[in-house]
Amino acid sequence: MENAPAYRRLLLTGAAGALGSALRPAMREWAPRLRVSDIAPLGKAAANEELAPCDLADARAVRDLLEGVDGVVHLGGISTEHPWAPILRANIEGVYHLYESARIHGARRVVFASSNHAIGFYPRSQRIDADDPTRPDSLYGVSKVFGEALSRFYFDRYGIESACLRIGSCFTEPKDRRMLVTWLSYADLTELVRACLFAPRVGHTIVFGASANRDSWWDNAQARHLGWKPHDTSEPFRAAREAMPAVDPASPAELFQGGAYVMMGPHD
Ligand code: NAI
Ligand code: 15L
Repeated sequence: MENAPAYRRLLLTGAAGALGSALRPAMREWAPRLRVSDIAPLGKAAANEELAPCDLADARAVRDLLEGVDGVVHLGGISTEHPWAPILRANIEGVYHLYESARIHGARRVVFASSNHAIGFYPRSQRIDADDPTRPDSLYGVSKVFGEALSRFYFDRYGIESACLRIGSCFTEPKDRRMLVTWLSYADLTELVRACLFAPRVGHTIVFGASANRDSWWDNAQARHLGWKPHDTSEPFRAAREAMPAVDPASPAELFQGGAYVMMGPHD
């Protein structure tokens, strides 16, 4: 791709998680060195990999983690609704440590795993785009809004580019009716991350991560410059998911885009 950035060393956080494990083999091909990090065991290092265990809540450790890194895919953190304390450590302090360390070490671009839960309190009847205000549906969603705001600040102030992926439901297959709309296949995620790393210009981009499903609540018009087009669709799973036991259509979990997250908590 013309004017695409070349990376000497990419960092993948959350590499031991579900999406990290899916992306790791592809990311090895995208730079001479891939540093993989998590608080959980990372397995064996492949030929061009560096294993870097790290707690995102540890400022000093994260600073060391970013040394020599010019591009980051940040998946690490609490990935579902939880009480405030772990969210504060991993997703609020953690993302701050990540961006501040990126600034110190001169990383150019970050792909940040945000979530549909940053906008989960929009009704399913409304189609939204990246210009619509955030409406988090949970403490987890609030932490993703914080990450999006922090990445905007680090772009405006320091020029670090970010693509914030408002991932829908990224699993091997959609698990329920809602995911017929929100599903993102692993293959489409991989191409999305590749597009975000290698597009000539990203600036600060918000992009919704869903496959080419029949129905959509999200318009990616503001992310056209990424050149990303999803190819998979949830249609092959429709009949089975629609045959699942009926749900109360008046339940908030059915009315809002975030599904069950809108009803979670309060937490102890
Ligand atoms: P996951 O829970 O499988 O992976 C997250 C990883 O982060 C785990 O391996 C965990 O050990 C690590 N982690 C947690 N706290 C940490 C800390 N303090 N320091 C270092 N590492 C820590 O989640 P998954 O599904 O792989 O998601 C990856 C990212 O994508 C997450 O940020 C999640 O919020 C986001 N996302 C995922 C979606 C999905 O459908 N899988 C949908 C929307 C967003
Ligand atoms: C997310 O943000 C979570 O990480 C994932 O586990 C799913 O709950 C997904 O959203 C979803 O909304 O289906």
